[in-house]
Amino acid sequence: MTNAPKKLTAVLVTAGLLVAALLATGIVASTATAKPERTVRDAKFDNRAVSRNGRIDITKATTDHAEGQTKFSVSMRAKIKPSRSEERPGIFLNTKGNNRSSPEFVVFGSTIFRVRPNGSATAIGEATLTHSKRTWRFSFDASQVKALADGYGWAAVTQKGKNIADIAPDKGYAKSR
Ligand SMILES: [Ca+2]
Ligand SMILES: [Ca+2]
Repeated sequence: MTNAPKKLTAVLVTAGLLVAALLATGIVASTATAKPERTVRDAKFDNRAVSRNGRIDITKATTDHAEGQTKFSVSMRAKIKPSRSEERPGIFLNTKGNNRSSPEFVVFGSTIFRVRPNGSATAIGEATLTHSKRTWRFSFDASQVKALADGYGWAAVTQKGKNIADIAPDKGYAKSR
């Protein structure tokens, strides 16, 4: 959590941009009939920001629950360089509002942040972040975020500077259940 403030700023800018990006697509997905998505596949080379850097090009994101732990994995087109912390993905968790609203929680690195409507963010929990060749893995005790108990939407994101580099899924949040 030591380097959180600077990176968090970038993530929060991204959080706001997600909404802008979703609005720009003009797609308002109906969540009423959506099925839970445990695996989201994302195209390679799907935009200019990721075309030259496969480490921020998401190819797949998955979620799972086991023994009280909520898990997410985010796979990249190219082998990860763990020292480049700015290339780590984040997980947006949407517990309020529609499928194109801002996320209420962001998991970034080993910290879970609550994001308020005014943009302020508070660290409220801890996650474990590990990595293998092309995949980042997050795991956290779901009881740290009580709002998740009623179901939520999730999305994996990467950033480049202050912009979104890649989002999965592309068209709004995936349903947790
Ligand atoms: Ca991609
Ligand atoms: Ca929301």
